[in-house]
Amino acid sequence: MDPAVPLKIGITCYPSVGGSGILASALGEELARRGHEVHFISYERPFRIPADSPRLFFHPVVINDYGLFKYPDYTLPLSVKMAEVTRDHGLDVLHVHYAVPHATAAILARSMLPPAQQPRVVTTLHGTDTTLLGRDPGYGPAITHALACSDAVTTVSAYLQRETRELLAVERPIDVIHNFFIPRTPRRPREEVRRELGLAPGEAMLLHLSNLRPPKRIDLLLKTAAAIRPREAFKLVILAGADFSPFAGEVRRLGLEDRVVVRENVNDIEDYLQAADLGLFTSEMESFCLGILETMCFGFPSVATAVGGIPEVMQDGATGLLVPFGDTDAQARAVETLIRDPARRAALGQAAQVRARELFSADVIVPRYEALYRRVCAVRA
Ligand code: GMT
Repeated sequence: MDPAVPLKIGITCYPSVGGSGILASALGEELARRGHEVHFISYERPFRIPADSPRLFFHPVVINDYGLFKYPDYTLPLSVKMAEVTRDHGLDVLHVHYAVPHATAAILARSMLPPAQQPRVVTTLHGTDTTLLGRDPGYGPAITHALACSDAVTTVSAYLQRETRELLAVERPIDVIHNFFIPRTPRRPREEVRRELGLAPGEAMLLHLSNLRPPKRIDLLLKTAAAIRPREAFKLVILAGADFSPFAGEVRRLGLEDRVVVRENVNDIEDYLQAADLGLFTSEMESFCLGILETMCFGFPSVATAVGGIPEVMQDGATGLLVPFGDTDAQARAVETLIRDPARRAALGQAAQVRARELFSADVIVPRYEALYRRVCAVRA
């Protein structure tokens, strides 16, 4: 296929807050900027895609709540919409992010169309679609089937590639294409944001950003914060992509009310990223951890648990500090050393920023997806 000819790409993802949706939205935006036509197909407009971008379209999936169904079904209306958009707009590729139920819906959509109109299906696995649902006997076989029927499968880390091979007994080739992040320009000055958060002069701003789902282990995040000495040396700012109230009792129990500041569903995360000094992540599992990459892009290091794909993203002692999962005392001590040593923090942060640019920038990653699309399209041609 002529690499100069723009492609028509359908993207399906979860539109709400979550790494896979953020990545898929950024990818769609970048592909459109590079001249491709991009059609998002989902139940809601992904929250980070701008309203008026050229070559970027959104097709909502409408779900009817039939009384006959005890559980509403999304997979079938999604697949019908995928087939409809592919037919009406001549899509070359359906790129689905997170296998369940998107990959199954794409395979079904493809089989609803006559051969000449069938799109290529690219499935990107993001994490729990393999590590959690892949183990579930009610989902595993359907995921394995959708992966076998996809024209290409990618994972966001080599760790997830290995897990997918093992857990889902997948033998087909799997491409590893790491995540990328494009920081937007902050809207407010650093000092203004720190004032809003109530940071006293000299206090270190620790930043945690996530959707608060169980693998993020917010209980351990708070336990780590409670073990940091001296208490007055820091504030922990949590950018919560979900309701934080279930954790409020734990904040009180640990006496952290004056140390923890929570902001829910923040859109302008860059305002907070540029104001922070140190990232803090206590996950028990991450296939990649987009939050860490976000901190790296803003030139400050993180202290994180060495689980899953995290060691592929940041290197212990070079671009941040890694600690064993669950050792909250070790994690608190690691945070203390970096609070005390701004020069080391700056050196790690600078190295992290270089690594983010060299390995996980849009300029490096997006052409890899473009090459993959052209590869699968060429097979048909
Ligand atoms: O798999 C999930 O739990 C959800 C998913 C998401 O939508 O946030 O998170 C995964 O995908 C992100 C983007 O690729 C990765 O940064 C996260 O590490 C990954 N989460 C897990 O593996 C637990």
